[in-house]
Amino acid sequence: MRWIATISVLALAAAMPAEARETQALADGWSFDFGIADESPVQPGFDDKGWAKVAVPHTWNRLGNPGMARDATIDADRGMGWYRRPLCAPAAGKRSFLEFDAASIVADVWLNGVKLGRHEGAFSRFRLDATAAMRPGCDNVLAVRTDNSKPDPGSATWHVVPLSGDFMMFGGLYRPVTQIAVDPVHIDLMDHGGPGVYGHVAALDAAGAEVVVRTRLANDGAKAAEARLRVTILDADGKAVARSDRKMPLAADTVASDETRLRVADPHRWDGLADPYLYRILAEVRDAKGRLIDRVEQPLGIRTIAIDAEKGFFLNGKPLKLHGVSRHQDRYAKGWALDQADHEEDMKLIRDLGANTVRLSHYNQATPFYDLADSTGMILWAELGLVNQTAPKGVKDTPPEMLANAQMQLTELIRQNYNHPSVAMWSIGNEVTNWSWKGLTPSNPRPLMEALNALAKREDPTRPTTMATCCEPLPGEDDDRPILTGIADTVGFNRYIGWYGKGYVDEVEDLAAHLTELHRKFPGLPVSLGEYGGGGALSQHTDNVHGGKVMNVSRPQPEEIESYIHERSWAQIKGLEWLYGAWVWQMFDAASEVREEGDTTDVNTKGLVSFDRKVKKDAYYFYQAAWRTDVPVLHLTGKRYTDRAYRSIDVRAYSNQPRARLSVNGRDIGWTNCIDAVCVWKSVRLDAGANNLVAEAGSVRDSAEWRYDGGANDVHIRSGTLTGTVVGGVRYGSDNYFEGGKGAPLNRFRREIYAAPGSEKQDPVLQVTGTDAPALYENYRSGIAAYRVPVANGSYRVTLHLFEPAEDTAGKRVFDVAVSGGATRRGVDPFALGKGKLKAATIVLPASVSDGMLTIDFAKRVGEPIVSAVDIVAD
Ligand code: GCB
Repeated sequence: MRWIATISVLALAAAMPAEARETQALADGWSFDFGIADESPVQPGFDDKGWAKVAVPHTWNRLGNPGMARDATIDADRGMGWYRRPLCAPAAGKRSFLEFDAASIVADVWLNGVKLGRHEGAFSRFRLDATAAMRPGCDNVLAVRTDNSKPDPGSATWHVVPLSGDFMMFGGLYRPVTQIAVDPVHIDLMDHGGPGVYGHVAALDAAGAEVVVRTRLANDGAKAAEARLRVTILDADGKAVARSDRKMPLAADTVASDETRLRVADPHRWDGLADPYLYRILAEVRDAKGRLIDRVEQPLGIRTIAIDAEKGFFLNGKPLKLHGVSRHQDRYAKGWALDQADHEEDMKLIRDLGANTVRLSHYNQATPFYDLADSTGMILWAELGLVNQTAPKGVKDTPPEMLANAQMQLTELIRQNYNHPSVAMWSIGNEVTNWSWKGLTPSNPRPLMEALNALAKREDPTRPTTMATCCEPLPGEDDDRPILTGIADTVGFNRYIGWYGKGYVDEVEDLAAHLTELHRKFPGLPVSLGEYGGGGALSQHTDNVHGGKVMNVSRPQPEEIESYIHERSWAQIKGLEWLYGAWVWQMFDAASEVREEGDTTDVNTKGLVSFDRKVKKDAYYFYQAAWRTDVPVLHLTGKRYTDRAYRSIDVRAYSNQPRARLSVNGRDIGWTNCIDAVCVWKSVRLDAGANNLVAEAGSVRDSAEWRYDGGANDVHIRSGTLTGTVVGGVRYGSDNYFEGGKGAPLNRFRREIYAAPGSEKQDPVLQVTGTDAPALYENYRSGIAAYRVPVANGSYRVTLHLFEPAEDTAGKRVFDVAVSGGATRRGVDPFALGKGKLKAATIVLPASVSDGMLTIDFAKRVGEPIVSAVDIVAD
């Protein structure tokens, strides 16, 4: 191992000019062990032969998998992960720094048993000065303890933000570690993980840009020195377009700051996706003899950003409606330990989607991703990792330690990313509120949020601040939850209307009105939609999104619900001129210990793309159709729902073309208009067996392969629910063809999110008796007006399955049922029919159809008509 380290240092030394800053990636050669409570591994003589050999980036955790249970390989352990590695000293006379791009959550670092320091916070770069503890040669041992314990009282993480959140805090050295050797006089390495060189555009017109560059120079030596600082602005071809040279006298053991104003003539703007033109700032330090001793290069984008409460977002003076996604930094089987290819794949998927903005939820992400945003032209919402709680458990208000930690992490976020032109705003937190209603001690979040906002403005007066809120009193509600909206320069409202509401997707239609009310409530405040969306499982499907209650933190979560929420949300928000941006929650499925939903475990299913990045859900294509104008888009939805429950179905496609044409097994179904990117062919009749669907629009085609294996003319409907079932060999589709009423499950499963798994609340389980097919009596549609089912003409027998779910006596629910062809049953009383509450009953009616539509009409007399399953069987 020592040999490996020596070789790589030598290789590096040969590759770099001897006098400049030398960097060496400490990727290999690490030993790892989990769970050692004492500090014995810090001793150089400690025997780590039995430890695992790992490469960094690394996390021991693995969480989030497809399937209804945790995989055997899942490691959700939180606690202390230890890393050890030999290290070679740099050449004599150099200072030695260790740079950690991130270590989760609290990291302690020792070299040769000497403590170099501690860092508290999972998401930011930090550096430690290792010079004093370093021995010449390669006889050095680096030991790092990373602790991702839950923030319980007494743990090292108790005050480290974020204290909670709907995402897994993976542990370890999950971003690169680098050894830096540098002259005692150098560009400051100890500025909160920042580059030490900071540029911004102070004035800009067509003729020129005034760029202010601040450089921090450190002299760690014992003697005064005179440094020569050269700052150059290079254009995209590497040509110098502005330059300044200064002499800087540096006293021993000091850091001095220089500010230079440079003029770039005829500036080429960084103009988002349209033209992400990048300059670079090059800061070079020379000693008195003119030898280059340090250099740092940083991106520079010349652009202006403005946000107006009524007119929205402006880039370079032109309106740009921000539409995009939120991204978490994890992925299947890798957790947070991503590599460059992972970041590139994510950015490509986002770019191909047609988004022009990404919210880096809910924390500072890796530099390669910011770099990709700069070079792609993606506008970023960068965010401090502060979620929900503003005080630790059991503590009343934000304690000073937590305030200091949040301030430190915010400073790191801003200094480390100051130079990225892609960053448009700093978010100071997500869904921060008085979480007393989640069982936490009530605390007043205002002082913390005000302090953070003031800090962000001091650190960077050039960018607006924002924050995402969820849980303040809504218009019409009046309680004592504090209003934080208005503390930051702008606000993002996180709204899941149609998903976390009363349980029905139809509520999504309230989104625009709700946002408009909020906009009116906060005049002068630029408003965005910080999050919106719904969950979608790849293997769970429904025939009709209105059929039943949405299982928002549970199972199943048919993919079509997620698609529908996005279709309807976008249709409403796209025309709101004042809404400066909207971010889909979320681009990728992501790991969260508080989730058991859809067809996954420990995964939040609201991604447009699966956790492993392999599957683009239908909702992904919806946004392609809605957002992309540069390429024709056409996507037939429901490709994963191959085995269809119904023969007569609405076929849907997403397209940016005005109309599209469909054929089934070569049979022309015709053209349909695509409205708000959605094209629907109503009541398409499938063939028995295999169906090859082909859609065409403009120059694009798409196809799907479905089967229909049900009876030629029979229809079996499971009422009041989004999922079908099979009973006695008969396939029931989810509720469909209905008019009126609401679907509901007999047993409500309630789950507290943000609570520990296993803390779900299940009401006493009810079961309908008097049947050998209980699956037909697990849901019901109450208040139903009619079923209108497309069928072939002919004679049918209609069987309705029903039961009384709520009333304790007969006579409380009475209705009439009439079917096509004239048969009517009057005075249906489920209680009386079943002889009690929760007792199965059926009624059978003959029907005849001559116009292709079998109707079942329900007329109420007392209470609401109800039905839990329907059989339509041809005679
Ligand atoms: C939110 C949170 C986000 C969650 C999301 C959800 O409002 O900001 O962290 O993951 O909702 O899926 O519930």
